[in-house]
Parts: sequence; C-alpha cells; structure tokens
Amino acid sequence: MRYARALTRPEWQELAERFSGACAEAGLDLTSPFNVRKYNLQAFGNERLFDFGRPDALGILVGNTKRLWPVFKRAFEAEPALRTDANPLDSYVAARLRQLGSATLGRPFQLVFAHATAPKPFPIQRLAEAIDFAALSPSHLAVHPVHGPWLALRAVVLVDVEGPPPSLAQLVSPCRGCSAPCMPALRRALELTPTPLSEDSIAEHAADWIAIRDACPVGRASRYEDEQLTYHYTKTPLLAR
Ligand code: B12
Ligand code: SF4
Repeated sequence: MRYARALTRPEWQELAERFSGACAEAGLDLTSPFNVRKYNLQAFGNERLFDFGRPDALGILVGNTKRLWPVFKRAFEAEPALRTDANPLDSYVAARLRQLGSATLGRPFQLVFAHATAPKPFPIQRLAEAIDFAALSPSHLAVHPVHGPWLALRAVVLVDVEGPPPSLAQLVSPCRGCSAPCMPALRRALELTPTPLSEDSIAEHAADWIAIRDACPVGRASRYEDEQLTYHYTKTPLLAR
C-alpha cells in the first residue's frame, strides 16, 4: 500500500521537496510551490511568468526569515569573492539558487530574482499574495501569518514540469481586522525621509523605517537580529564592522 502511494506521487512534488530541502540548508527557509496559471491569470501582460508552454507549470517562490543570516555570514567569511562584492547577499542568493536548481530539479528551469530591477522589477509581493503565501499590507510589506513582515522574498523558480493543481485554500490576510499600527509609522517615516525614496534616503532614517515593521503585532518572534537589520536598512558593508 505504501509502495503504491509512492509510485503515484506527482513529479512536481518530488522536485519541490528536494529543492526546498536544499534551499533550507542554504538559509532560504521559505519556499512555496504553486501553479503558474494561478498567478498568470491575474497578472498584467508584461508581468506574466514564463511557463515553458505549459500553462500549469510548477513555480516555487523562495524567501527567507532571519535564519538566512548565520548561514550567509558563514559563506561570507569562507568565500573571498563575496567579500569584494557590492551586494554580497544578493550574489549569494543568486549563486546558490542556480547551483541548487541544477543539482536538484533535473528539468529545465528559469529564475526570476527579486533584486533584479532592470529592465523592471518583478512584483514579487503581489505574486506572494496571489499564491496565498503572504498578504500585501497597507504599509507595502508582504505579511506572513507566522512571520509577519519579518521575511524577504528572493526569487521565483519556474520549472518545466506540470505543477500542483490550483489550490482552493485561501490565505486569510493577517491585516484583516487589524487597526494597522504600521500606518502611523509609515506616515512618520515618509514625513522625515527626503524624496525620491531610495536606499540612501532610507538608510539615513533607518530607525524610522524599522519602526514600521516593529509596529506590526504579527510575527514578533521572527524579528531580525540587529546585525541583519543594520545590513538591510543601512547597507553598511559587512567588512566595515
Ligand atoms: C524598488 C524597491 C524599493 C524602493 C521602493 C520605491 C517605490 N516607491 O516603489 C525603496 C528603495 C523605497 C524600497 C524600500 C524598502 N524596501 Co524595497 N523593494 C524594492 C524592489 C526591489 C522592487 C519594488 C517594485 O518596484 N516592484 C515592482 C512593482 C511593479 O510592484 P508593485 O506591487 O506595483 O509595488 C510594490 C513596491 O513598488 C512597493 N511600493 C509601491 N509604492 C510604494 C510606496 C512606498 C512608500 C514604499 C516604501 C514602497 C512602495 O510596494 C508595492 C506593493 O505594495 C522590491 C523587490 C521586488 N522585486 O518587488 C523590494 C522589496 C519590496 N523591498 C523590501 C524591503 C524589506 C524594503 C525596506 C523595508 C528595506 C530596505 N532597506 O530596502 C524598505 C522600506 C519598505 C517599507 N514598506 O517599509 C522587501 C519587502 C519584504 C516584505 N516583507 O514585503 C522586498 C520584497 C525585497 C526583498 N528582497 O524581500 N524598496
Ligand atoms: S500592523 Fe496590521 S495592517 Fe499593518 S502589516 Fe501588521 S497586520 Fe497588517
């Protein structure tokens, strides 16, 4: 009986489990397989995802919680190329996902990175909401039922295999019924920060921008440690510490 069940296990599930396990070891501890059609049906034309000619292809959203930081720090210390890189965390994520995709998927795959802004950024927060992984908050953050706003969205992996059946489960937004204490914090940060908003202007007012996440009652146990917060909000080079 057990054997029969193993034989009927869909390929997408095997691939997604193998890939997710490898990602977790690399510190990319949030993965969510989805049916590409589920996102593409509601996406604007040029924001649709490539599907290899299979409308129901497998997609996997990859993100991380605070668990990425210690794994990344070890890699940073061990790999000289990262120490001279202007964006070592983005480079770490890109290199690991390319390696892990080749090692575990065994099928053609494509990666769409959240940090790539040219020709235009991919709306990964909207994808996270469309696949019921994390809701989009009024303060423009993806909010997860367990981790609250304390997560990063890193990439989408598209795989040339039939994906899961479109799920009927629907995410209940943690923001529903919330009095939105993140909003006064966002308004204050916007008042204090010169426009146009940029990584530099946010870095000058890092504490005010961190306060937006701190205002959220969801996922407080997943708050980033200070060193990770400093890196994300001020871009202080790791070697400068
Ligand atoms: C460009 C960018 C920025 C710009 C945004 C400028 C702007 N007005 O859009 C700046 C430099 C200001 C910025 C700031 C921050 N960002 Co940013 N950013 C991005 C990036 C690379 C692209 C966003 C984008 O243009 N998407 C494409 C458009 C078409 O999508 P969209 O759904 O229409 O619009 C989204 C964003 O543009 C943004 N947005 C739209 N209008 C506004 C207005 C304000 C005031 C802000 C802050 C954002 C914002 O939210 C929209 C969804 O609500 C994304 C990664 C990604 N690929 O999405 C990260 C991303 C959104 N940022 C992220 C983070 C963490 C931040 C910061 C907290 C930290 C930091 N140091 O950058 C701050 C503050 C944000 C906050 N809400 O508190 C995370 C969010 C994680 C999460 N839990 O949701 C992302 C997903 C990156 C990641 N690797 O996880 N960011
Ligand atoms: S404070 Fe409330 S509205 Fe704001 S992100 Fe958190 S749950 Fe959503």
